[in-house]
Amino acid sequence: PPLSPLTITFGPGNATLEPQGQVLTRRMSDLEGLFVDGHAWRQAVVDGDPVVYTVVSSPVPEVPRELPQSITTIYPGDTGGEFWMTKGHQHPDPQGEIYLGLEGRGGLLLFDGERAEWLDMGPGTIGYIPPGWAHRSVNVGDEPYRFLAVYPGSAGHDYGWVLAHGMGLRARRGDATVELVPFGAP
Ligand code: PAN
Ligand code: ZN
Repeated sequence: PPLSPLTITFGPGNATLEPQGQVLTRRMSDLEGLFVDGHAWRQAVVDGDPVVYTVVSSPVPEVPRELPQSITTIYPGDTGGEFWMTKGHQHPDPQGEIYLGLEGRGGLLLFDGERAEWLDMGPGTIGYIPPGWAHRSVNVGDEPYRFLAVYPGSAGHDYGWVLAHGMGLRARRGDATVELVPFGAP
């Protein structure tokens, strides 16, 4: 059954939603095959398998016609020089999605299979993901990077697409700022 109207509030530090649905924790070991430096990835798993990001959802379910939301928090760090990031996915039923930056410094990497785009994200930035663009978020700062996502409940999440097609670019720690390099570069 559809939900009744409700308000949802940001919890302490904008880190949570209240009321809250499920909480997902992604550790380094959940990110196999995503960082270009597989040895650095394996070493990080052995060295404590840190939490790379969490996703807390509102109680709105992922079902057609509903409009679920979630807050993602990506912790700061890099693996082999590649900034910590989300797995990234494509929506099998292509539909738009909105991100709102809440805390920290991040980037939104978008890839439609041919073109790659990078959007700088920070508190107050709305990043728009058009239908058909795979997306991955990256923390390019020294503090947790946090954003709200709002997406159609029928969109679905395809993680295999990114493993098969890549994301066009990778975000590496540069001297002063983020360095974007071709996806296959070491
Ligand atoms: C976001 C993402 C969230 C985690 O809510 O699902 O940031 O990233 P991954 O799903 O790639 O692990 C979203 O884009 N939902 O559609
Ligand atoms: Zn999405």
